[in-house]
Amino acid sequence: MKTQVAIIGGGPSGLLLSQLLYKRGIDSIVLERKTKDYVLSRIRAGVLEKGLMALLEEAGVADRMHAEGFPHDGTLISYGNEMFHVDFAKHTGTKVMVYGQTEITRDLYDAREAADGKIEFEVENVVIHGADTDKVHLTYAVHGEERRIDCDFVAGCDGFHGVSRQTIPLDVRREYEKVYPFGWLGVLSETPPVNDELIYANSERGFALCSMRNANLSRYYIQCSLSDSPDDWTDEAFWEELKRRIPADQAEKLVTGPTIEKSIAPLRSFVTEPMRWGRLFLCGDAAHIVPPTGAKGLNTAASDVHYLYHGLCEHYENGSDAGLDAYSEKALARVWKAERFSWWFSSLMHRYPDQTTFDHRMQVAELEFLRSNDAAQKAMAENYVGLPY
Ligand code: FAS
Ligand code: PHB
Repeated sequence: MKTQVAIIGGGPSGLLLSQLLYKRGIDSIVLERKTKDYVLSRIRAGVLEKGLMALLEEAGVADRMHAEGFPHDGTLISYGNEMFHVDFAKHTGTKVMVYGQTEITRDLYDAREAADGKIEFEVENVVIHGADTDKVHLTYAVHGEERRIDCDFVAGCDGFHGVSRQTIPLDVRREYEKVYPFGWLGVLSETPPVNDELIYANSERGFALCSMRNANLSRYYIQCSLSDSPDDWTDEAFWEELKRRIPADQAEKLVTGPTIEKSIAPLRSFVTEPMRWGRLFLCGDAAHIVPPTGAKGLNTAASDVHYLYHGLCEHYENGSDAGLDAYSEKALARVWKAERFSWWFSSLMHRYPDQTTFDHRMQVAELEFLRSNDAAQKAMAENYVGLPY
């Protein structure tokens, strides 16, 4: 089989890139390890930056987001029983959109299938051959049948545990990592959200986040021990703990109910450099991971897709490789700013096992400065709504 761009990974990065390329007449094939249902069963990101919204519009898959998503002007931040609002619209003139990553992925699958896009599921043993030559190709198997794709470029959109990053030789790769000493226990419940806006909570018992997917589907998280498993937490225990971590007036109005999903995500900051090796380009979680505190994971995957998409269009439409040659440096410049914001917000909002009383007072002082200072709020707002591409 031949294609122009072989895309490894059928998550949001791979699907968005494939759909954008299709709109410009550039051929691609997406190889996905899991089934479509499995991919759509994952519950992940919930907040979209303006840049991602614009890409979804350009890809022709933004109608449901605009119809069912929730534009948010700002967010609430609480510490103990104190709570304040950071107004993104006031400080930046921009909002964010609350619309689940699962729905984005569904919209992208629908669009690719409507366009007869080539997607292969349940692929195994994907191997990238000759990425650092002019003759790159992939081999893989589907239900035991060996296959080959000859292509011009490979987009490694296969997430943190994929094969693409590992294809870049260790003496070429530089990796940077910080593993956090806690995880996030997340639940979905068919209950009305406790508040119209998200609540990021710093409490003496640990971090909590109140989010949502729609008027009757709420998403909640509490910081938990890395030794916890979802089965350690009954629904009742989760709700009681969440109530103890958010301000009393919010806890009083929290509507609880059976959880329909419960999972624990470990938190890490990770970047691999470079994001390109010959004809292989890494995109999204294949190249970088952030703690979800700043809602940057999916949104930084989007800016990678933006840079790679434009680089590929320049190559095929103008015969110029300037965009592709600049890809890694350009993407990493924005990745590191997202890493910093995610690390900063995680450091501000979580309880660390080795935290001293002085460390906690530093958190309270920074929260009170953020509460009272417009410049501090503007800086936070600009990072949260998304720095320019
Ligand atoms: P993804 O990991 O989504 O997709 C990669 C795809 O490649 C997967 O479908 C995988 O099956 C496939 N794949 C892997 N190896 C392969 C191989 N060898 N061959 C073929 N296919 C292969 N971000 C937020 O902003 N907010 C959140 O709350 C949030 N929560 C998260 C919770 C968890 C548990 C995780 C893991 C991530 C979370 N993220 C969150 C980050 C998440 O949203 C990612 O940033 C986003 O999924 C990135 O999309 P992709 O780069 O497409 O990677
Ligand atoms: C979510 O709704 O899943 C969500 C929102 C904001 C975050 C992380 C997760 O920072």
